[in-house]
Amino acid sequence: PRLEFGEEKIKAERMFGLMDVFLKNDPLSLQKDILDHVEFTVAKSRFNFDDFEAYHALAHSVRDRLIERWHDTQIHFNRKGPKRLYFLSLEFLMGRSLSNTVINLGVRDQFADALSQLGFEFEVLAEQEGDACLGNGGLARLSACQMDSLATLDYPAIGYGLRYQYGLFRQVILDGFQHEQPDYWLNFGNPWEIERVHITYPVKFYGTVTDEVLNKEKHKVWVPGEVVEAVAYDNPIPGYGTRNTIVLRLWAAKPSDQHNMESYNTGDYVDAVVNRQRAESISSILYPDDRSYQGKELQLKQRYFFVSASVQDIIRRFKDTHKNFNEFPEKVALQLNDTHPSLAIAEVMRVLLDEEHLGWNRAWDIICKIFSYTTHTVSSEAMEKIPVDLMGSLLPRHLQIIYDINFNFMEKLKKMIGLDYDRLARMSIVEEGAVKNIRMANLSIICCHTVNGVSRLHLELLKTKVFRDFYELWPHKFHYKTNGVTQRRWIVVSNPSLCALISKWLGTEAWIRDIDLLIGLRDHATNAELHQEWKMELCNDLMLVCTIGNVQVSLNAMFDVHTKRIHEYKRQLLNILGIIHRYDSIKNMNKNDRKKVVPRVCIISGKAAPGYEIAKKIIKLCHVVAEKINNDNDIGDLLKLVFIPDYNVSVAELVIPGADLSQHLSTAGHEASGTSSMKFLMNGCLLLATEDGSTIEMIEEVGRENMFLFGASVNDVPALREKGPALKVPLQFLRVVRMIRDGHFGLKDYFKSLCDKIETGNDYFLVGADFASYLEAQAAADKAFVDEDRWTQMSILCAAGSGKFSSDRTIQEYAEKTWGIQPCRCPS
Ligand code: 4GP
Repeated sequence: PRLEFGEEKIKAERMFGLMDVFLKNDPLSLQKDILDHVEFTVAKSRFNFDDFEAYHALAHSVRDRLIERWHDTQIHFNRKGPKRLYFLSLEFLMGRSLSNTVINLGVRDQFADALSQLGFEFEVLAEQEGDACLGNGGLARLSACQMDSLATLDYPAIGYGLRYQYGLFRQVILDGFQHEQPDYWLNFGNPWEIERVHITYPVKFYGTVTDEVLNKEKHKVWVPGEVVEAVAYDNPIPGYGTRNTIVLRLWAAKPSDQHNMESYNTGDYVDAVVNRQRAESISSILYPDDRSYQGKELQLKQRYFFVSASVQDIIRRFKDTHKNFNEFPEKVALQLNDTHPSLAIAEVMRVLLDEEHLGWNRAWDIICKIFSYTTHTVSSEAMEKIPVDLMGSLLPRHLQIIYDINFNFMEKLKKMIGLDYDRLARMSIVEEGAVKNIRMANLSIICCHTVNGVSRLHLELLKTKVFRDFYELWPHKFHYKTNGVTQRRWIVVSNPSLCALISKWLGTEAWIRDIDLLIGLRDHATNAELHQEWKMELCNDLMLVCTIGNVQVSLNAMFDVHTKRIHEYKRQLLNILGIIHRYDSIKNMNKNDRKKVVPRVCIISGKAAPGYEIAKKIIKLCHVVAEKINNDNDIGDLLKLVFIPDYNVSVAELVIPGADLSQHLSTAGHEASGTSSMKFLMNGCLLLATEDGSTIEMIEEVGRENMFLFGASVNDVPALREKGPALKVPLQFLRVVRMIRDGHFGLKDYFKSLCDKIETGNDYFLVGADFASYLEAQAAADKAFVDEDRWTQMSILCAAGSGKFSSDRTIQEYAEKTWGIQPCRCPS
């Protein structure tokens, strides 16, 4: 039962009545707010401030409006008491906030007007903002898109994460080699967060577990060896077309006050304080590998720190309005974004057992009802494992609980499948071996009511390969929710001219909230007037891209973009080999044939994990090939290759709207979903892709004839691999690899190991096997590009068919089928 708020309720009602007299959005009020912030927040004279200071003042004025709505939303949620979703993710790639926020709040034009009267340009100030890169890649950007959709669709949700002081490393290219530089992104302040000094929780580590008798019952008591404080930093996330504003709460570590009474009279006072200060390092750095869990103590500490603070916050909020835990599963849904936060399972269990004294069966029953899990990988090897020794020393009580969960599970399993020891060993949470490990994926599957994949194909792979044993046991647990991206960021913010064009032809802006309306563009796909405008729109974007890099490019060229993390399975190497082949072919053409060549500007961008040698060699190869081609006067405008350093959300916002063609080359069966392809598709960019991940669903939405597909299908891959050295690869492939081996681009010794990796018999990712069909798809793209009408029509149809790939659809599916939450719309 909920507590009545009495006085508070009356106060809240009064507040709603007063709402419209709060912050106003007319030019004069906005100007006053901005100047107030210049004077009092930035502490510069209102008669003398530069663009950067103006950006900060602007951001604070926008933030005030966010806070107002967020408070109203919170009051509304508290009054209604709906079931809430708690989205736990160790990574959020938010990028910049300003433009997205003013668009979602519906005040962009008002702010732009107010600024221009003050002599500033909105776009120029927006460029002052740095990216918040608190994540590695796909998983992290997906979390950001999903927060936007949760707010827009009025769901009562809170995101939890870590406030890293160092975001993902900055990639600097020196002489063609990747170097990593720390991203100390908070150096210039972060106007989008609100520090909540009063929202703090102690987080415990190490120590011992003892037994204690309480009311004649035995209980476990964890006596920690170290306590650190978690402080909340709130980042409001506004919905579009709604007053609802939710929050992303990020935790930062601070030394704990709990030991304040300790006095350091040993003479090494300064050392003791410096030691305590180390607590802050727990949340200071984002681990830069997008998949490998390194089993480092600090990394595990970081994960538990985040989980413990979030769980305390969730339980505190629930207990504010509930006397017991009967209603907990009706009010709380916990989503694990991959296994990174899966310690939350053991933590909730620990709190319910040791602090709330619920007893095992009741606590277990609650666990099984509240957790759901989404996995983002297809590889069993990439599943997270934590060494038992490490867990035992850092989190002794959690290890006991995990052992107990496993014991119960194993007993049940034996009854169900008999003494099939191999299978029992595979399904156990504890992996035996030289080093004993806790398998976090097994823990998650056993304890969650739902396991989601991120595309239809991904679910198939989970069922038949990665989680086959579990699928056979509990088929009902396994589902998929195809990923999506938010059209607010990826069309409205990053491609305003396309946004205006779509609204004009659909006769409404409603598609910004209701993406299915995009399909209406199909009715105009052959309309000559739309073709004209669509082409103009594409040209505008190309101009933008041309400013990137110092390479002279032809405006008639096809802009061909390949941007994502550098990975062998994503096959940037296939692209580069294709470019070498194109170069080599042009060199061998006569004048007449050259006239028929479609000029290309190839753009590659992406970061390699710092310890991933092969990926780093791919980046260097890209640079030496670019150097050769771009300086070859004989080739001129016909082919250019540009590597854009430091790929991040802002770079993506620049290149995606400008691309004609984008490449998605993963070996079939390796990309769980892929989300950049969705952004390109929405922007009317054509895809050259393998039939992998969510691309398979794109084929259904936009039609095979509107894409350039190639390569082995997921069913062909095993047989091709089995052929080993007997696998046939085309002569062109052998030739381009030979060119690298022979030092045509220099550094032949350095690239030897890279070439060895794709040698027949060794070529796990099938670069050679797919080469011929890759070249065919490229040729088909060239052919389509010269037929402008056909290309434009394909482009329109891509955008028209992209509706399914909005994160609004994904979130709605999660809400209805996995989390069981309802929209809770704040009155406006
Ligand atoms: C990525 C997957 O590789 C990608 O296919 C998917 O689209 C994305 O997650 C979102 O689901 N995985 C990661 C990761 O980023 O860290 O495992």
